[in-house]
Amino acid sequence: MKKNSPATSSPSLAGSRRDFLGKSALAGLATAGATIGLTGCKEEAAPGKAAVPAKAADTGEHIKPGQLDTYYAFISAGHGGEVRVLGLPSGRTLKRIPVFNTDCMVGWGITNESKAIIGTKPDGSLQYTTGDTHHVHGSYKDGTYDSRWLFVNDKINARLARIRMDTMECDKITSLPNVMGFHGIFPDKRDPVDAAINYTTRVFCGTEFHMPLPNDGRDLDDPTKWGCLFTCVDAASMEVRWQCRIDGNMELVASSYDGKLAAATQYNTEGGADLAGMMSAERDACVFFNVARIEQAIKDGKATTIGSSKVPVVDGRKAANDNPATALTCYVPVGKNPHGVNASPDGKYFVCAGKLSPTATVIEVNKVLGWFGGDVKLPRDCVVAEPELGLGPLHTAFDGKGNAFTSLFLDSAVVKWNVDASIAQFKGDKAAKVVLDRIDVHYQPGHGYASMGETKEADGKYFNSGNKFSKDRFLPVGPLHCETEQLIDISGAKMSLMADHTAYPEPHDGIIVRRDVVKTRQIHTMTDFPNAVTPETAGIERKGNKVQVRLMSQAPAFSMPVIKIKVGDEVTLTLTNYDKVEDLTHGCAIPTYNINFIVNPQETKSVTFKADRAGAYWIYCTHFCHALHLEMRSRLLVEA
Ligand code: RUQ
Ligand code: CUA
Ligand code: CA
Repeated sequence: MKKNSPATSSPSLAGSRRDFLGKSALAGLATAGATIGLTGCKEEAAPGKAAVPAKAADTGEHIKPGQLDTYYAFISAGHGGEVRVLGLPSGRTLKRIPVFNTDCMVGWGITNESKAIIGTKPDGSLQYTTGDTHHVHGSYKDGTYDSRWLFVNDKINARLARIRMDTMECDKITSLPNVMGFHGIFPDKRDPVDAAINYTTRVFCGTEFHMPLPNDGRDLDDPTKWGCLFTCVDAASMEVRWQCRIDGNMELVASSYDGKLAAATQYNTEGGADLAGMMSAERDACVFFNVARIEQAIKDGKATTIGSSKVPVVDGRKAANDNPATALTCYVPVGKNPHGVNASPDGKYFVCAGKLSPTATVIEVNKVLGWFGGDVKLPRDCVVAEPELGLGPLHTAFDGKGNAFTSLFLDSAVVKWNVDASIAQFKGDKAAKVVLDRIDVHYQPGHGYASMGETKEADGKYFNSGNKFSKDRFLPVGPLHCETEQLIDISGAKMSLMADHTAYPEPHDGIIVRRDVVKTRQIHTMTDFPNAVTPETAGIERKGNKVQVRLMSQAPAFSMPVIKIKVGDEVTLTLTNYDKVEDLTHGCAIPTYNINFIVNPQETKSVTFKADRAGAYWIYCTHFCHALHLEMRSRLLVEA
């Protein structure tokens, strides 16, 4: 187990902002009123430079002012559409990363660059302005996080987004064809065939809702003809590689440490179109995908396509896969209407939480591979334990010491149990002590995840219980309650509740990552932006009624005090932040024109708008940057 060493790439500490404000205020006052100087920037913070870390709190104690957290948590925001970054154990919100939502602080959904990532309609407006994020997972190398990317789903509009870990900004969004209710995701942890590829190259995506294939108006009155596709997306290009049609549906997704299997829980094996229909079967299933065989089948030309999509689709339905020697999928029966599926950090098991069954189902990875290889007779023979845990099991996390922690929605509790003991009990050992501890949470937990718990470096320190109801835990704020994220110390034999943290609805899954694993940069590289404004290109360029306004910012001024355009112009305003000082962000707002975005140090952003109202408009800086921040303005003069 790795020690929690202090980060070498942490942002420098509180106080540096105050320092640079003081110094640049002096410099700025000296040049106030003069034209902007572009070389005045002395204080440079190299990306990822080593900062002097404050003393890290490495116990479950209160983080004192000036102390840094020891872990990051990356959590979904549910139908808020964003991803959030917290520090743990303090629970402080460090960042909100806009993804499928729009965000007027950052300008996400306002700038041309963010609109290109989100996707636009022919008229330039956003294709979608909403999303529902559930599952955030990091890319892997050697079974643990490599700090390259985070991936997150959008359940509403069936999209997968990628976030760069160095800047913690979304850089790609991909739409999945012919799916609805895209819920679970998991990156692969290595390649199923090429042993040299020991890192994430694919992201697996499960689909919860079945629908007509293609969804063009056919089969509306006959849901028995509808179907669900499992989707594989290329992690680097973010293009959809392939899809696999299955029987039933998929909810949550997991991947094996050897890269060979992906798994998805199925609560609707019945293919039911209403509540009763989805609960009629005594058991449902966890479907396993043999990744190498699926990709070989596509190479062998065994795929078809659906509708206008060009993505190859293979048949993973039961009827086409009853011969284990050639099967692409294996349906392992599990408890009724299961929810989460999670891989144990030793790589040996998948644990499915029962939801409507008071059990978890433990499935051995080697036995599933054995079924595909002909050594294990029935899919159900892959089940090695089915411990009774309590009412409403939803998600399971691990401590890396052989113990599992399962959230119990109906019981409002988290139960700690031992995986080996559950296997012994399943084999008939009546003395096996499976359930080791139980703790009440407040109230009705959904997701639960442990520190480094989805990696081989699971360290058994913290468990976050994401509770769906807070009821009386916080001051009342009207009808909408926040959620309670409860931090539990799992390092001892007994679990102990450390803290209640509030969360604006509605986080689902998340991951807790040791802070030394995360490598960030606090300053962009100007040359990464092809449209960066330089002193040579700065100014106004007109081609007919298309006007390019190229602007630079350096505290406390924009490079042009006056910008003159005409009514009817189509204006593209590009702004490059020349400040290189860490934390020195500028904003750019244009009244009446509804424009608002920020540029971080050395970053370039642009907006395009139609100048449809004559008059004078003060372009002003929104982000407090300098003692003369309020004076940081330019006049946009729109001539009639
Ligand atoms: S799911 S807790 Cu996506 Cu469990 Cu919400
Ligand atoms: Cu620039 Cu405030
Ligand atoms: Ca069912």
